[in-house]
Amino acid sequence: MRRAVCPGSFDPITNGHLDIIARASKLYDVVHVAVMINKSKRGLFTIDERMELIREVTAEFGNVEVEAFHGLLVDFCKQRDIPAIVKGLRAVSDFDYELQMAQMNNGLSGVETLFVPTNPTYSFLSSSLVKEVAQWGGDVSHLLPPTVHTALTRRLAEQ
Ligand code: COD
Repeated sequence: MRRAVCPGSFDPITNGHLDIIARASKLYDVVHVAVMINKSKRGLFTIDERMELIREVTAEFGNVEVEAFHGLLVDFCKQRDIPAIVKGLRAVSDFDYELQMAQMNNGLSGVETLFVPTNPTYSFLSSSLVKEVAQWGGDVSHLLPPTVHTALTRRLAEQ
């Protein structure tokens, strides 16, 4: 069974994340989506809400498992016997930090990181930008799966 993990904060999942997960799901038998818990960062969505949204939008792929994890990504991989991390690369600015993480993770446990070039349609897209634009009334409906867009609109209205 070939396994890989797509890790992230996913606060919330965007079309950019989804594109990488969809492409990974064609390359691997099982793709684990790991919602990494960062206790020092308060998100817009709870970890459970993020997982629920990811489950909804990845259900059609049929081989995606969604979990939350607090700790090192390499430990998530070790506990599940996952040899590969799949990351999307948006721009050169991503590369510096992603390379450091990939080398650190490989040094810690031998896990490999595979970089998938972002779909150019989503090369500027991040969860934080989407939240900022939506907060000020900008239209982000084309950047999110419809169910995520509905959840984001509702959450911002509650605030
Ligand atoms: N196009 C393509 N890919 C994208 C896009 C896009 N528009 N947006 C996001 N992605 C991909 C990227 O691969 C990105 O890395 C990933 O999705 C997750 O993105 P975010 O923004 O949801 O999550 P981040 O960047 O906050 O996630 C960082 C991690 C949680 C992966 C990282 O901090 C981590 O591994 N933490 C666990 C603790 C740990 O092991 N630390 C040591 C690291 S060496």
